[in-house]
Amino acid sequence: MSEPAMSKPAKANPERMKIMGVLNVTPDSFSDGGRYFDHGRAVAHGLELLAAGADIIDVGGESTRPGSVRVDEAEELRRVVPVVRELAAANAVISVDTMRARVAEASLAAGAHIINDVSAGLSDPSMLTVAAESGAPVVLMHWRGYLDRASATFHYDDVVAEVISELKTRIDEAITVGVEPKNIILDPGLGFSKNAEHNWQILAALDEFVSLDHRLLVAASRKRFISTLLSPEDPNLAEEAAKDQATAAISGLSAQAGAWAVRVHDPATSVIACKVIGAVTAHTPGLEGRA
Ligand code: PMM
Repeated sequence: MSEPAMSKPAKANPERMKIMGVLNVTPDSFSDGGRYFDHGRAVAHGLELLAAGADIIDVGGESTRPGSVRVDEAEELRRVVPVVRELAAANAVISVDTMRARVAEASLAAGAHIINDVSAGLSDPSMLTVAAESGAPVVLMHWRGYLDRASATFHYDDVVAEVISELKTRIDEAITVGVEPKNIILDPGLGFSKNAEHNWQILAALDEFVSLDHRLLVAASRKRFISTLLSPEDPNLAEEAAKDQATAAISGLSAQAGAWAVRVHDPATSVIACKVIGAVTAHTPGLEGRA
């Protein structure tokens, strides 16, 4: 897929914000671990996500939840590649959520279009080379290490400034290795070495991330800070439907800020949020022509 580079989208067209549907082919992801571990169920759920309004399916075979043990490469390949192949054959646009260059490479060969690396090339030194040589868009997420070892990485004096500065370092490295700037997609990494307060501060500053001259992906869906907001006494009691409604509100904010895409478990609720923002934009002086 060749997405045109967005040049300084002061306010990009909210109606065109993409919805990336989450498909975790894992036994242990944050919210849906185990549900789509079986190949047939994973493919079926990918098709459900498309029917619910997803533009892109994000296929991942390794959980990044705090404390999760890394899956080995052969097992990750076994989980991800057949699902990518089958969904790509159904004409789905696929991103592959992996920290491994070989998994990215095999998934691109099987029909994936986008690499989604939560470590932005820090976990596997070959990842950015694979991105550069393939010419595929690559998501560079803000990352300070594996979550099981990251307890010392939660300190920020100014979370927005530091995340932006650290993302710029990743952008520079990607470009040095040969990734074209238009293929770089940024992600602030909500929940990754960040507490709830950090996440809300980032969401309050989405405009600054959008102004970085690259596409922006926002991935808040069903994360712990949403559960904490909805059920402060016991975040484990927050209901999934409520988390999806809260996620949709964040999708609306992201659309309004000019994000390129949101990564969500429940596309339908975010599609509605984007429709509302699109309608408002169509009636906003100076922005109406963008709808
Ligand atoms: N979060 C998770 C997995 N993949 N990819 C990107 N680009 N950004 C994220 O924030 C992100 C991701 C973990 O969430 P899940 O276990 O619910 O999929």
